[in-house]
Order: sequence, then structure tokens, then C-alpha cells
Amino acid sequence: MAHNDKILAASQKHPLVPLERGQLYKYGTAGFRMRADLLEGVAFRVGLLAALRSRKLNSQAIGVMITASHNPAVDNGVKIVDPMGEMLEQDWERLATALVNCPTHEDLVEVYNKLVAELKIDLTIPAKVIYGRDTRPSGHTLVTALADALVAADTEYVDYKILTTPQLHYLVRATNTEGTPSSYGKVSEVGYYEKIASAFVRAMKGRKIDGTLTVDCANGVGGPKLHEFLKYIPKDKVAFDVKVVNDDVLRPEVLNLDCGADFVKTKQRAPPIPKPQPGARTCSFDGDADRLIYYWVDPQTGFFMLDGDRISSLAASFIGDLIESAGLKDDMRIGVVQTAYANGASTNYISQHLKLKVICTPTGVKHLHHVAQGFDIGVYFEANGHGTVLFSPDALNAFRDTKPQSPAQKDALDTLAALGDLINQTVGDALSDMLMVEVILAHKNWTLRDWAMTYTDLPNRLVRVEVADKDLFETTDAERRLSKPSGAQEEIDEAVKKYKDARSFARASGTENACRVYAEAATRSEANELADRVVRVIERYGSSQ
Ligand code: 16G
Ligand code: MG
Repeated sequence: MAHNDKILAASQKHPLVPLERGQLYKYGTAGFRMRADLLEGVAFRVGLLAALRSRKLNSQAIGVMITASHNPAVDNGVKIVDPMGEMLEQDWERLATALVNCPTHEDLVEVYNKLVAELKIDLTIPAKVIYGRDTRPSGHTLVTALADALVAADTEYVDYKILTTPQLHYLVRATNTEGTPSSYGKVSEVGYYEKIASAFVRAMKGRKIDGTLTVDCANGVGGPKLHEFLKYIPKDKVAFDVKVVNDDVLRPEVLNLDCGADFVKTKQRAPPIPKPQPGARTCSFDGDADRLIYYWVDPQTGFFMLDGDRISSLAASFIGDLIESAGLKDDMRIGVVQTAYANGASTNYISQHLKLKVICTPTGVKHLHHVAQGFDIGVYFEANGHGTVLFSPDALNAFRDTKPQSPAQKDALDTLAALGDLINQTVGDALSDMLMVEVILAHKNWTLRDWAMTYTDLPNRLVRVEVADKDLFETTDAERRLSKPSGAQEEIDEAVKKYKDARSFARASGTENACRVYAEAATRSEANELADRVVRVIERYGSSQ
């Protein structure tokens, strides 16, 4: 059968469900994400686009991940991973949206061919796509649709079955660098565990981890994968006592339910089940294990959270010190990348105390990742726990090739080299970030309380505001100011002026039909008051058009 006929026939098996009120499917901040029963046709069409992208990029492997992260169990999502394990290039998000929204199967074939012509894609060269999914039962149907698209588009594929999102990102990069000097690791799930476990042992270098770490896995894919990973840590080299909780993936309805990183961050409390043990060092993954939040419940003072900002400042401070001990301070540009949601106290601590450069970008991992790549060492985290530390090839070479003049310098260089392998370079990874935190705490001989003492967060509040049309709100200055509707920003500025150490901004959500308002100020009551004022401004402007 001719290429077009095959695509047409296969597409008929996976029709697209039209959305209500003529709305379009949109490739958003994290791909297509919605109720799973709307996604079968979307997954098919994403398969076609991934095949085109592989051919456009000279047959390099493209990844597709089926997950809806921290969303409820009924949702699912589809996103594309670029050859080096990064998020899909922004220009192609538009193409994904165009291809997915074709109203008929015939239109789909037509738009597909238009893309082939416009992008000058050679359909005769090989294409390769690799994919994985989280533990949602709906993932089965979606990968079937995806595979059908790949067969119809004469594309080689590997189904890695159930994976965390960062594992799929790892595998994409490993596949495309296999057998080259910049090989990222063995092309298998086992290869991922081996690489990280060995780097963990090297980074610990005989240091001790204090007490038990409890890990809440959101009843998602992180649970089974963490259990699996732990088998790769040699007990005689590192004693790592981990208690894995909320790791039930057999009852899909409990996924992300009252547990996981998103619950902890948004509710600002520990998951009720299992009952929090006073003082226990605890962390939470989200449903696809790319977000991490630490916390403990203090017998005296109650719940205390160490979020993405804290992980970022911990990593920046530790790595900054290592770079100095390694004698590389003058050669390495270290930068920290945050979003407007970063607590002002963390930004101050990093810029004033650690004396490191801080850059603010719009929300969404791809923006932070991109800016972090501009440094030799780029530390990036969103407050919600997404993030990682990127090392440039020059930095990795320097860690390996610098001749140490003292044991202390050698120790610093070895630890930096180990961190380069431990920390996932493709995307934020809860498992690898957690090991990084454990390494740092062990090196510093710190408890969570010591970590928490580095600075005091400004009280803050985040509010979701329903508006008739969120697209009326446009931002500038990395989402810190509204450029539209005209007049709204001036009113926010007026409100902010009334409070001490205050800051507030409003932006349209990239994942739901609402605006978000963030406010911080010197005291809790001022932060709440400021948030209320700004919410009223947004409500007024959101309804007045
Ligand atoms: C997505 C983004 C996350 C961001 C969030 C903001 C990725 C992988 N995920 O989940 O980074 O914080 O959207 O959501 O980029 P919002 O636009 O609804 O506030
Ligand atoms: Mg996630």
C-alpha cells in the first residue's frame, strides 16, 4: 500500500474526538494533556509527527511519553522528546497542533504531506521513535494508536513500556549518542539504574547518610522504579535506608490522590497516609517522577517544606563551593535559573549571599532548561520541584582532566565528575535529584533543619482565579508584569506599594482555563491581603471585556 493509503487506513481506526464548542487541541507547556478518552486520535497523530521529526533530523530517534504527571487518574497526556532528551523544539509545537486538529482523515493526510513538502522531508530515509508510558491504564490504548501511526509511517520503534518521564528522556539521549564519544549511557532501563547507582557511590565516597529517608511516590510509576533502582546500590559501599510509601500502582484510582509532590506543594502539608512520623526526613515525587519536594513534620513547629527553590539554592551553594575547591572558579560560569514563582528570599540568598547570577524565565521547564544551557553550570528549578543541574561539555572535561595539586582539590574534582553522571542532564528527574540532595546533606553533615536554616522564606500565597477569557492577559518581563489588558499592571503596582518587601504578579495558566495570582510580603497577613487585592484586579479586568 502507498504511504498515504496506509496512513489513511490506520487513522480510521483512531478517530479524533471533536472538542466541545469547536475548541482546538493544543500542544501546551507539557504536550497534549486532558481526559484520556479524548486522546486516542491525538496519540495517533503525534506518532505521525514524531516520525516526520525523526526524518527531518536525519533519522535520529525521537521520544514520545504518555503521561499526565500529577493530574488525576482519568487524565492522560502525550508529549514529544527531542534527540538530546530535551523538550520538543517550540516551532514544532505549532506543527503538532496543526496536524492533530485536522477535522477529517483526508485532511490529516493532506496536512501531513504539506508538512513533508514545506519542511523538505525525505520520506525514503529511515525514521525511529521510542516511547514509554506511566502506570495509567489508559496508556494501553494510547500506545496502540501511537504504534499504529508508526507502522503506517514506516517508522522503526521501541516500546519501553512503563517508565518514568526522565527515564524516557535518558533513553532518547542514550539511543542517539550510542557508540559516540559523548555516549550518555547504555541504551536500556538497566543502563539508567547502573549509571546513576555508580555515580551515587562515587559522589558519596564513603560518607554516611543519616537515618531513614521516606519517599512518597504518589502511587505512580516512581514507586516500582525506585524499588528497582535500590537493588543497584551496593550495600557494602553506601548504606541507604529508604522507606518507599504510596507505591500502589495496582489501584489506578489512588494515583496522585492526597499524596505526591503536587499535593504537598499546593496544600502545604504532608500526605495524610501513611501517618507522618514526627521528624522523619521525607520527600515526594509526582505521578511521573519528574518533580521532587522535601519536608518534615517537626514535633514542635509542624510541617516544613523544602521546595524547588530550596533544592536549587542547596545545589548552587554546594556546587559553587566545590568549584572553588577544585580551583575552577575563574573558568566556570555558574548561573541559577528561576521563574517568577521563586520565593524572593531564595533569589536574594542566591544573588547576595552565594553571589551567583540569577535569571528569571517564563514558567515551563523548556524555558528554564534553555537558559541554563547558556552557563558552564546551570542550576534550574521551578518552585514546584521541576528541575536539574546542567553541566557544559567544557565543565565535564575540566572535572575529568584537571590535574589536582592537593587531596582536597582531587576530592572536589571527583565529586563534581560524579555529580555530572548522577544528575540527569536531559530533564528534571525526581530520583536523581533526590540522590543529589542526599549526597549534599551527607557531605555537609546536615539535617533538613540545617538546610532550612539557610534563609527564611517570605510568606506567600498563590490563588487560582476563574476568568471569562484568560487570553486577555498577556505578560512581559518573564511573566512578572502584565502588558495586557491595559491598566491592570498599574493597579497591581499600586497594590504592591502598600506592603513591605512585597511582590505580586498575575499570569494566564498554560495548562488550564484560569489565571494565577502570586503574592509575597513581609508577613503572612500582608501577603494574604495583597493576594486578595490583586485577585480583585484580575477578576475585574477579566470580566470587563
Ligand atoms: C507544566 C510544566 C511545569 C509548569 C506548569 C505550570 C513542564 C514539563 N511542565 O506542568 O513546568 O510549572 O505547567 O502550569 O514543563 P500553569 O501554566 O498552569 O501554571
Ligand atoms: Mg511530572
